[in-house]
Amino acid sequence: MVITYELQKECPHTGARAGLLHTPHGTFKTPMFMPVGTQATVKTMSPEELKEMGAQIILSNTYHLFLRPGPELVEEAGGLHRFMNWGGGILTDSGGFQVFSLGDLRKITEEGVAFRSHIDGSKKFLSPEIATRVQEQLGADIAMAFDECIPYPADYAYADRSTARTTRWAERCRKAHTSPTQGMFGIVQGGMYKDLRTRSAKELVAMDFDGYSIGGLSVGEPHDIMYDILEHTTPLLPTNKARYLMGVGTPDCLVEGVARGVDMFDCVFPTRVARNGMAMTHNGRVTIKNATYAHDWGPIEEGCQCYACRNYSRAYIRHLYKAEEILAFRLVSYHNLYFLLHFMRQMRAAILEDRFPAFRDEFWAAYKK
Ligand code: PRF
Ligand code: ZN
Repeated sequence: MVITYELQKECPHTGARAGLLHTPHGTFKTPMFMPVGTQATVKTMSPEELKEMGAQIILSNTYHLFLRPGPELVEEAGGLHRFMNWGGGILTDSGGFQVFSLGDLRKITEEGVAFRSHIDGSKKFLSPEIATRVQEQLGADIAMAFDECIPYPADYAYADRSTARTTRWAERCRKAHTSPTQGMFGIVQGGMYKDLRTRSAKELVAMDFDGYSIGGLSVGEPHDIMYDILEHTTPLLPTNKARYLMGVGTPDCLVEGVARGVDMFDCVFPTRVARNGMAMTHNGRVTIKNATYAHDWGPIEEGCQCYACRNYSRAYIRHLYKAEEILAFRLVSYHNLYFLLHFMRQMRAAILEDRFPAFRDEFWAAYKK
């Protein structure tokens, strides 16, 4: 097995756990946040900067790289790590989620999904076998099974049929996956229905994946429903494998996810909102473009040790936004990613030192949504 999870410590009061994820590109500390590099780049950040801020594994997307530049080109470069000059871990999402967000441009059959490229409108096809092959060509440390992310809301009959198909697709991915240097995670679906989540988790666990993702959450449902489904699902997964909650990356959901036994998260949120002038802090969001900050000579967040906060004022960064300067995006992206990576390190320390419940309470006392 190329991907293994080592449990170091469990919180006695919640489901939170601290562990180590062993991969071909190093051993990484969990719980962890994975910055998103959709097109083989974390928008506006160099790999050197990612390393400096403490990123361990980054996520990239099969869908986007399949369409452009194509898996053959990445293979010619010697794989994704070499192509983008990133020596840390890489996880690729299977394309399932991205294809399903295309709406009218796609058609699902048992074989796979036919769709039109968002780049040039040409006809494309992804299936469990193709998504697996493409991910082997990209050469990430961890590949994802090809799934369907059920939209919210969805009726029971649809969720039932879709979940059963995702399970059959997972089986085909497992069979097609032969790389000795890459692990593969199965993705639990089931919509907001607990019995479907149970069935999905049990059937995937029987296939013995290297880790398990929880998909189909954070798709527009209220937070309490997401927490409830999560609380139902994580205990169904083996304790000796990593658990990954896909597409979740706001501080409140990270704390509550960790409290329910999740080890890994990813989200475009920190880099996407940075480009809209929004900074993340322990007290909630700061809209740095606001006139309130025109003469504010303090850092984005008092006490933050990131490169942006050590060197630049809110007033300067606000000016950069107003002038539409690229450095504004870079500085706030740096801060937001650092903030989340640091936040995960704080949670890990709290778990290891037996004070996670107090950390969670202090977080909620300071955080404004
Ligand atoms: N499936 C896959 N990728 C995902 C999701 C999913 O359900 C989600 C849902 N939040 C984000 N990314 N393959
Ligand atoms: Zn900062």
